[in-house]
Amino acid sequence: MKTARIIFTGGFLGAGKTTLLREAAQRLMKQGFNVGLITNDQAPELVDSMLLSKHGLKVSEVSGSCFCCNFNGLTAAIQHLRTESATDIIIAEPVGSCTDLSATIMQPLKQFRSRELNIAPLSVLADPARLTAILDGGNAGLHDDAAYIYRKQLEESDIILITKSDLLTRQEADALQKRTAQAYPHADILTVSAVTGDGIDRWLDEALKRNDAGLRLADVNYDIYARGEAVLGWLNGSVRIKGEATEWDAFIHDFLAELSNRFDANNYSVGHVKIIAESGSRYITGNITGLGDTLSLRGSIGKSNEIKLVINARVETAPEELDKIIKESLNNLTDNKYSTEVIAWRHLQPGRPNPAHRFVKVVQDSHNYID
Ligand SMILES: Nc1nc2c(ncn2[C@@H]2O[C@H](COP(=O)(O)OP(=O)(O)OP(=O)(O)O)[C@@H](O)[C@H]2O)c(=O)[nH]1
Ligand SMILES: [Mg+2]
Repeated sequence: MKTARIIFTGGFLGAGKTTLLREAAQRLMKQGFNVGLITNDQAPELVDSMLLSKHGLKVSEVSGSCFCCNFNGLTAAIQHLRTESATDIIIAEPVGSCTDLSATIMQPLKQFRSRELNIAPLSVLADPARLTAILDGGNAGLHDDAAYIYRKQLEESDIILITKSDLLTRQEADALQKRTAQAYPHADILTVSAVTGDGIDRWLDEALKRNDAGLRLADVNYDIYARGEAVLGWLNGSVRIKGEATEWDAFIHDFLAELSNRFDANNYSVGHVKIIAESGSRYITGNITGLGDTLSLRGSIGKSNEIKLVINARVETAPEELDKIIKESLNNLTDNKYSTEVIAWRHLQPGRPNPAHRFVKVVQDSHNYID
């Protein structure tokens, strides 16, 4: 079997990983590559997997824990894409609250899998607003320990990709790039926008050609890392809502706006709340990546009698409280008018990360790469 290239795109919750994966995969497929994607989460029912599949992309899912705690699950997903789909490029998105990927994923893959995989530099994506706050020495509205994870992600990167460059002027983007380079001089700093396409080819060029992967290990304190993950309540739910003919786009907007208001009113910092709702072949996605002004919707369902709604929420509060707020907000909208059938529903607090492998030295194996 030929070697496949694998590109890891890390970065904090809501940084823009899945959106970039989709755009990058489509570009690579147009160039004739056979591309497979790997999504990852603490629990099943992933908005990301659904969204990518809807774009006709091949997706393999590792759910139940982050990549580093389920190295065998990750290698099984890689193997599946390679054998079932003869994939030549794999792009993998770790959970946004995950760090220490260089020690727990990049080095073990270099050590054990370098004959079958060409490993690209570790790309860490950073949303400009959160990145600016972190560079200012703040916590970007996050708990100190969650902000610690954010900093460690940047520290271990080979490439820092400043995402959403469409939200910045050219001067602002240049200034942020310079500041990031000063703070993280080991990394190459690039900017991308999945909206305008700016910088994507340049990044892909680096990700496809370079073999200097996982050059650094971050010194990660697992007590702080565990606390940083545990401050986030996690909820993955999937429901079917039926009733009178409804303009679902407005319904989804109102649902997200209500959630956002309640999180903001309680000072519960939002990591990422994402929704996909579908009716027939039509769908709408909604996201909140911080305060209420980050609420955004894409796509449209229009009017119909029934939707399937999947919600993934990561918010700094107890999972039971998150569950209560989401159920109440949904009930307020559906009450008496609709029937709601729960397909799957789970809320949890991520457990202490316990990686399968954790290398203390960088593996120098570039001679093993088969290009
Ligand atoms: N303006 C703008 N928004 C973007 C861009 N890329 C992503 N977004 C938005 O950012 C939000 C989060 O995007 P995702 O791609 O889901 O982020 P993610 O990093 O995969 O999030 P998690 O999987 O939860 O960690 C969504 O509202 C996207 O529409 C971009 O290039 N420009
Ligand atoms: Mg994602």
